[in-house]
Amino acid sequence: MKTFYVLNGPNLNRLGKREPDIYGNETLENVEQRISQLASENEATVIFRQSNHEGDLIDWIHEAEHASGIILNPGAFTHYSYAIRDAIASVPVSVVEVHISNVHKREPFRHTSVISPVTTGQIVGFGLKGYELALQSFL
Ligand code: DHK
Repeated sequence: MKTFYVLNGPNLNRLGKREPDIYGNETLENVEQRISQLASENEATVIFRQSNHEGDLIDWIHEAEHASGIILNPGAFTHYSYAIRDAIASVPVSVVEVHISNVHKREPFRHTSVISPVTTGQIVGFGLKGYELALQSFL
């Protein structure tokens, strides 16, 4: 059975409460349910994690080195974490980067992703549906 990691970074535990005009009204638990359902329909399994701490995300990327894929929303770390960029480069697994909002329409600091050069692709601006699109891309 294929195993996929879905890793979420800082402040994404606040989905549903956090700036709903930008991030919507659904919670991360809703996303987890839908992703797990989609995985089980396709004989796959999903390990779903969230942390507000950079080191946790790095440890989980290393842990996922034998997984079939990583779906990663590093939150604001996207824009400046060379440590997360290097963690991705250190594992042979494909990583799809997800951003709920269209970061390119927002503040200039969000226009840069330091992880994009080491990811397979980026899904941006499709709301929480982006996580499902990322899993479908792997399936
Ligand atoms: C989530 C965040 O927490 C922000 O820091 C990013 C991203 C955008 C998102 O759209 O999912 O800038």
